[in-house]
Amino acid sequence: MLRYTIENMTCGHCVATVTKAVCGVDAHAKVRADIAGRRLEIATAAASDRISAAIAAAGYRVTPA
Ligand SMILES: [Cu+2]
Repeated sequence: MLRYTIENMTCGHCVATVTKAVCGVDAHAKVRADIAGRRLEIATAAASDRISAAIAAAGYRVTPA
C-alpha cells in the first residue's frame, strides 16, 4: 500500500485526475482518496517512484505520507 499527501487535491475533479494518472501506470490499482485530509492510498504492485511521477506530471504536489 502506497500512501501520499497531495496538497492541491481539493475536490472530486482532482481525485478523478489523480486516479486516471495512477491507472496509467497500473490499470489495476485501487485508489482511495480522502479529500479533506489531502491523502491518497493506493493498492498497487507498481513502484512508488513511478506512481508519484505520474501524479506529479498531472500537476499535483505529491509527497510520501
Ligand atoms: Cu479539484
